[in-house]
Amino acid sequence: MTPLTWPELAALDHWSVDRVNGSTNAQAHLRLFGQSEAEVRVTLYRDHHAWCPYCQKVWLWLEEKCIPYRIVKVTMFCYGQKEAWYTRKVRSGMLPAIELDGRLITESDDILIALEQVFGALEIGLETPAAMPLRRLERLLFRAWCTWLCQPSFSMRQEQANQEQFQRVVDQVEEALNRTPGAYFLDDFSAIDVIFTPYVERMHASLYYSNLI
Ligand SMILES: N[C@@H](CCC(=O)N[C@@H](CS)C(=O)NCC(=O)O)C(=O)O
Repeated sequence: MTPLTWPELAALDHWSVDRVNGSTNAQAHLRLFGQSEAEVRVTLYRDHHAWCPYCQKVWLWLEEKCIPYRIVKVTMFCYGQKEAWYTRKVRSGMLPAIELDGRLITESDDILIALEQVFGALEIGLETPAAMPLRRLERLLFRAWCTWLCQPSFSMRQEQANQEQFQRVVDQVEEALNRTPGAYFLDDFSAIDVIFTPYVERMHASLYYSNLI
């Protein structure tokens, strides 16, 4: 049997989404949240396939704050040739980047901080003293995960130690989450949840291949 082509598959699909004003979706090139296109001050440069976790941080933040923005997709090195217009703009070719009122900003944390300065914080400013320990915890979790799953260990003992370190940091994350009655790090969904989500999501997927869940 011949597999269906993309257009044939699309023709079978009666599900549709309003990409501009409806639910969050990775196909949109413009998000308005019911506002007019004249309100758009932000362009987000992100990868084509919603794969990049750093782009996801910025994406989540903009969506949660309902900030109107344009989206321009850029090829990641692992999928092919990076667009020359993009490397002229961002020499390293790294994603994400934004243009905010025409000002180019790279590095996801710097992007979020610049967005906060213009549009206000998402519950908590990332540079406030209360945010710092949680931001450090997120990087600690990321490092423990990467060390365990992405770096080769040369002995079972090393492997075991890396796994235990990851579990210790996960316990600290659990503790931080248990300090509030709800599901979030603060009383409401905040910028802290935004920075944890992309990697926790990827950790969760990768842990299916371990004996941890
Ligand atoms: N420190 C940067 C890291 C960004 C980063 O590592 N981006 C990766 C994708 S996840 C990238 O653009 N790599 C180049 C490429 O794959 O084309 C940030 O926080 O924005």
